[in-house]
Amino acid sequence: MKAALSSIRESSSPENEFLNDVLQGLSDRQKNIPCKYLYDEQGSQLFEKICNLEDYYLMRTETEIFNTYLVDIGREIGAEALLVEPGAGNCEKVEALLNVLEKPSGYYPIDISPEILRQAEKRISQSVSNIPIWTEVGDFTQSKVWDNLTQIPSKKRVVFFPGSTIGNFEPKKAGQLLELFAANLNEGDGLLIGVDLVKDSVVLERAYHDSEHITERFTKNILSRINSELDGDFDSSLFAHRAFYHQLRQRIEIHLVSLKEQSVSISGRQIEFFEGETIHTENSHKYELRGFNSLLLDGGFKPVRQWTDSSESYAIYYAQA
Ligand code: AVI
Repeated sequence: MKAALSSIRESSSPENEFLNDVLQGLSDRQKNIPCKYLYDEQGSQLFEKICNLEDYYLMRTETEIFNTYLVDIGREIGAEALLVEPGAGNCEKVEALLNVLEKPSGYYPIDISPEILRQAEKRISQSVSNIPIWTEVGDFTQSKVWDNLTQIPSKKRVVFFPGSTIGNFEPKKAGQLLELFAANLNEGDGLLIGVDLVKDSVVLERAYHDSEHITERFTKNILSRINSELDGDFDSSLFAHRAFYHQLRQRIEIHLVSLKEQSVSISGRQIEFFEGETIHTENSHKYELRGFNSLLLDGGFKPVRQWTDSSESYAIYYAQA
């Protein structure tokens, strides 16, 4: 028999945060929009499509590492762990992990989308026997969203952060995010984290400028979202998707390039673009193994083990708080 305990708690966020962030970002010298806004329902569906693209090697490679070392990873985590997953996504990996762990004490996904959490809860309760599930709605980068975790009984907490999401944060912010994770763990608790590694720029750029143009649709979806939610009038055909690898910063940068001089209205405010001006929508940082070890140490974690694919294209780390 399969059973699940659950409760959904709402963490409120300012109603007009999206509008404020967009107007603020578009008034910066380098126009930008925070990448968290890429993930409405349509954006999340497009991101799932990206994950299955031939050109986008990240998910495939991470899954390969998981499949190869799952038992080993499970042994490293140990018995009676509560798995905490910030940004739960489609749960495929946590499902396999929960099934290999010795007597896991529960699953605690945190996500901005109540719908994603409902799906996660349904899926995990069907596929993992007798696992208590607590879901938390909110932005996992906000410390208050973690407050309820202290009420959940567990011998050991392990933050599970796959998918190289850490790469979407600038290194300083990535360090602060790791500090936030560490602040919500006790000494000896764990962090299991996936990260994309530095590699040939042609391979990297192809992953973010795919031949099927799904990444372009994913990026431009932010403009449709502004149109529908913030009363905007972007014409997405007047912007081009650009993704390039910045060697010095070791990151893919994604921009939308204005194809002509134009003026766009958002909630009654006019935003001017000159031809060739860009909106910076996303960074995806790539790490060297040594560099990521340092980031973990700076964030308050002691690296314990790491697993990579044969060409060292991607890594999964286990670290202790
Ligand atoms: C979620 N994150 C790890 C993806 C990445 O590779 O940086 C987001 C993405 N953006 C475009 N393609 C994928």
